[in-house]
Amino acid sequence: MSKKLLYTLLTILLLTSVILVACSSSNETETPDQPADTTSSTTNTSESCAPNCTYQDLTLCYPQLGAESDWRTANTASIKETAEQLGIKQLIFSDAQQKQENQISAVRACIAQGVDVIALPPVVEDGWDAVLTEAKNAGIPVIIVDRSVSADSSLYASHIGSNMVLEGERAAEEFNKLLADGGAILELSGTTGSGAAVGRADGLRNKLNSNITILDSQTGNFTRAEALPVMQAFLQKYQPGVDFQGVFIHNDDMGIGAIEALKAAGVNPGDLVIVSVDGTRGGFQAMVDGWFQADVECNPLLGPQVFEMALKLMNGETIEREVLTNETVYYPENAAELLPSRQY
Ligand code: GYE
Repeated sequence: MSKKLLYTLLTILLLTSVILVACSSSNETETPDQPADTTSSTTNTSESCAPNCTYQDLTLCYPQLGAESDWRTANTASIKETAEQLGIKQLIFSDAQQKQENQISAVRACIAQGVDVIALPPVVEDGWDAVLTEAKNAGIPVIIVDRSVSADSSLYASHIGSNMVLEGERAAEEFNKLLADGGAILELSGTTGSGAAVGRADGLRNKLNSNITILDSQTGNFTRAEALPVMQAFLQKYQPGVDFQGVFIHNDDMGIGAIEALKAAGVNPGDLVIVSVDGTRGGFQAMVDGWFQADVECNPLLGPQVFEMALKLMNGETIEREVLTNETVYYPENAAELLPSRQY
């Protein structure tokens, strides 16, 4: 054997052993409670177990948008409980307090940590292109959960959530029935620029009969506390029963805030046509009490679908680009009967 050949063989042997050591040590470092600075082991996780990854291999990032409503609380609980039940490797959960910049920072931290999948409920529709591109470049699939984004669909894997336009259309149909002779309504809308508020507002306008006008529309940011002064301000400007006959409210929490304002002003909410969205226990109670005439369902219990899809993505399986929740409308007639079995 020539010296040159021997030298080449030795070099190959040395390189192979270096690679083997590197691979085995990266697997060993994938412990359940890894700190946020482990960039290298990241994409290895899915690559090493795919296509046979299990929930025990999955690290999922859920940068929750806030805790503004009972719907949101139920959504958070669904994600946390499902993670627990399935025994996933790690759930990285954060609360952005309804601030997009906080959500973007949380997504960036998850990218740096090298999670397997990011499931993002975006507070507003616009402004996600840059961070979604960063996730894509890092090879981390993103599932948009709940509200939609305006970014190009090539930047995320799928959207799981409700059809917000349909919810607005369903509300319009209730007003068309209950204000058959026409009238005027007020709109208390959700967070400005959010997929939920934009969709519900569009849906309402799509289907509202031409003899019903929208007198005014203001945001209450999906919270009870912010809806109350908005309703008070409406009452300073418009006379209930004279200037307006109904109120469309984008979620139950704001509906409850609005009812407080109406009652405090000596107005019986039951004399108006109030239609809300979500179908929370609070909304059901408002129907039992005679304040809401209808409550359009929006289901927050998305945990099982989110994790199932995340695992499929990790294993490189094909997934549906859009998964819409099947929903209905609830009425006062059977609200008392259904209330005890409501899960949120
Ligand atoms: O209707 C509201 C929450 O995005 C569907 O956000 C969700 C909405 C829900 O604050 O209660």
